[in-house]
Amino acid sequence: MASPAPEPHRYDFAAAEPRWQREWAARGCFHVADCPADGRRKYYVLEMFPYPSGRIHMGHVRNYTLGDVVARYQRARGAVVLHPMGWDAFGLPAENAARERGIHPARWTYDNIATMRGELQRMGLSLDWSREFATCDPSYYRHQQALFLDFLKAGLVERREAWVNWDPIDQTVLANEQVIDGRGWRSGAPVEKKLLSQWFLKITRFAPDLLAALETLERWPERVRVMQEKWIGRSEGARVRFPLTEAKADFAAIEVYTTRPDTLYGMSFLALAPEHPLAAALSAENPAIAAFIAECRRLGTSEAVIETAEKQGLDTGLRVRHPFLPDQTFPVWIANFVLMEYGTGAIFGCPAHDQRDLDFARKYRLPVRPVVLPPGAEAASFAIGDEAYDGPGAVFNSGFLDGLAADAAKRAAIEALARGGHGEGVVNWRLRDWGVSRQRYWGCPIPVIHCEACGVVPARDLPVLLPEDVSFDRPGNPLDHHPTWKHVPCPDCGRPARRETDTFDTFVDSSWYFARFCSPRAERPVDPEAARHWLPVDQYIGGIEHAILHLLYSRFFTRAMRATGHLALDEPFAGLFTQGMVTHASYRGADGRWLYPDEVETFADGSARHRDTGEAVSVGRVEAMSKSKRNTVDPGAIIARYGADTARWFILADNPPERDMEWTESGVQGAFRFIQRLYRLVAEIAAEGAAPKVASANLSAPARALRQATHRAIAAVTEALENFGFNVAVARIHQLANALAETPAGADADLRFARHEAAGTLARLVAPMMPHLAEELQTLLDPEARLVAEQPWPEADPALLARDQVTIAVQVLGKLRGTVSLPPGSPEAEVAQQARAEPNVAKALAGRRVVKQIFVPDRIINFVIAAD
Ligand code: ANZ
Ligand code: ZN
Repeated sequence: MASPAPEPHRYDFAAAEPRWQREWAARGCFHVADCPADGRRKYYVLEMFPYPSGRIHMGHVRNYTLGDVVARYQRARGAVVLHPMGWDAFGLPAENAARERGIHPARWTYDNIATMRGELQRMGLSLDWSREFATCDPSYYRHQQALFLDFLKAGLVERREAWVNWDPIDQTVLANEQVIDGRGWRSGAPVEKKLLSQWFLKITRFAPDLLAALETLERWPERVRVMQEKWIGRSEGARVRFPLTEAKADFAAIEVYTTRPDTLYGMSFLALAPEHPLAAALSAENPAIAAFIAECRRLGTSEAVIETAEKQGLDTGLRVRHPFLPDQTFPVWIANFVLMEYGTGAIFGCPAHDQRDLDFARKYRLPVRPVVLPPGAEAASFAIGDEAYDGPGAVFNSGFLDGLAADAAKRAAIEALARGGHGEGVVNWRLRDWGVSRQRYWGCPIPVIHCEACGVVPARDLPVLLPEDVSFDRPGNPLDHHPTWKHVPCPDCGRPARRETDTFDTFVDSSWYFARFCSPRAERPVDPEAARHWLPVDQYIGGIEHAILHLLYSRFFTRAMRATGHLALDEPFAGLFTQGMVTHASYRGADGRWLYPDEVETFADGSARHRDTGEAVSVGRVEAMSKSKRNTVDPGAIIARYGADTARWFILADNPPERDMEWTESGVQGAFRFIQRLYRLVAEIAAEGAAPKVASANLSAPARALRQATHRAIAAVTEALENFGFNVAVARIHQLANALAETPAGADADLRFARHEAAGTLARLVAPMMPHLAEELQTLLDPEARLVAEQPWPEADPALLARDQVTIAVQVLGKLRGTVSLPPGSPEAEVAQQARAEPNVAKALAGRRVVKQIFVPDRIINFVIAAD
């Protein structure tokens, strides 16, 4: 079949994009050494690495496009840029695929990686692929195991009991996200809590530093720093011991943590967390208590559950004395809203000044005694209704604390507690140690061996490899079921011992990958010289969903690796950018099922119908793309149809990158048309033949105007790229293209020079965003030229940036009499001379004596004249 004649000047992205990708790869444009020898500035740009779920999605496209713009721009600005890519490859979905479809997790993972690598490569990202690794590669995780053993030696690891979600039917531990409405996601059985021995990384050791150093992260979004600060949660308060009227089990007193010791006189009850050891002791002899605790456990004891659950409690019958009120005793309750993991797992309830305590007190008819008087309120008449008062005021009804303001009352209360031996002031942290044990196969094995005689013994020959011959036909952890894997001799005494069958939380894998990228083939976790050269990451880019845990864990790892001599670094990420989401309208068919955008035809009036059946389709909200709503667009299909540059350009053009952007078909087409238009424009200029190499000193007006537009675009795009203003850069490039299109060719040699310059500049300015098109445009203009990817960023000529003339207001005695136009920066004498010559001003000054002259350069000259 004869192919249609090619249109003149039509950009064939399908041929061009792979050609340039091959060219960049062949020339090693993006390859850098672990320890570059030359003295050029380094720049490390990193996007959060993907989980190999199967295909890339638009969120990836946005993330990696943003990073690539930064990488290409920095390279053009003369930096040696480290821009690596890898795979966050362990995790549950691979195991689910194994159970559901019988594919081995490794096979599933590496197949997905191969697919997604191809998709990323078709995006034309300027990555150093020689650094690629997956966290499930033994050559990566063996170093993670070594790090863990070093942390263990340094006292940064602990083994202790902790509660897990237990599915009694599947006989397996569930992750929090596998518990749905209190039931196992697969079995549907009510989830139980179970105590298991688990490994913890002692992140709390670094809590003060993790908090204090947030201040140094100037290039992090404020809101991320605030989220981290809240998560770390430093508070100042007191521990207070309340003696039991009768000792119970091993308890003579109950210790509580409070941030409000100033309200101690407002106490109405004491409450224990359901998991409190005293509660457990009581439940052994009291079935009602045992039943209540079991009920709390069934509902879940996580913070999220507790915030929303209805307050529930049970009076234990025990009573405590008050440190300041020796004649009074208070009841001890067990309450579902008290968390075991916070403070001491027990509180004193002050309903007047704490909403949860108030809700609880109203429900169980416990007293409500106000002890803080709001400004302006009357002590005699002040009462609490449905709302607790937690504002400022003077303490009253409180013995020796009466009349003090909150802070003074806190201090006085703490002093009195300390004097009486009832308590002391303490700083409390919300941050908990990081439980890293997971009862799963597809994760990094925790490299220890349990020996009855020697205890916990570090594994010797790393890596401890995952066995390949595992079966998923039974619930639970395949490592545990494996016939031989866990049975090993103790490395110390040689007697039969048992391997740890837990694997690491996958957040461990992603907590140090940024460091490994500096020297991905090193024989130790990081090569110190490479790390010193490349770290910290200059620009990290990713989603806000990782604002807390991933970033905090990476900051912890940096400190733990410093403590064990692996890194000499304070903070891993000097700059952080959090991108917005990619959104799309959602569609539903007549039967209510969600439809993919591909299946829907939309019309200008906002209506839509099914492409095949013609049935009416209802158009839903524009929201973040998600599989469940089917409002996703496959990047692979877009790239095949329009090319990578179109996808990149549209994703950058729509909105500032920190905001959500709406993916629309019309937007994509607009980007595609712009590319074609730019190509035509530049092709026409190229067809005009060679332009003069230099411009003459005396440019014609249109030549000068175009050159000015070119250089102003350089300056504006540069500034925009420095500040993540990518949509602004796009707009400025559109402007320059318009200016060029509106300046037709002529016989004027300067104009030919200016048009060539504008076209060449466009090629270079679009390069970070549309790298393939850039190479193509440049080749049109100069087939001999070096790759744009290897060229420096264009420099704006200051002489062409300056505005030609400024308008200066001329005043006489502060009243505007006229204006004059002069080159910017003109000296006062010159401005005065021209101003006096202005006819209107001359008239106002006629016959008058100027006593003073006030001059604001480029703005105003004001003549003050004598009064006579
Ligand atoms: C008495 C009191 C009176 C409190 C008052 C507040 C207001 P932050 O600021 O987040 O640190 N609390 C302490 N341990 C708890 C636990 N394990 N579970 C649930 N709540 C707990 O919160 C500290 C306050 O939270 C503490 O101060 C305590 O209630 C409660 F007018 O003590 B307060
Ligand atoms: Zn042993």
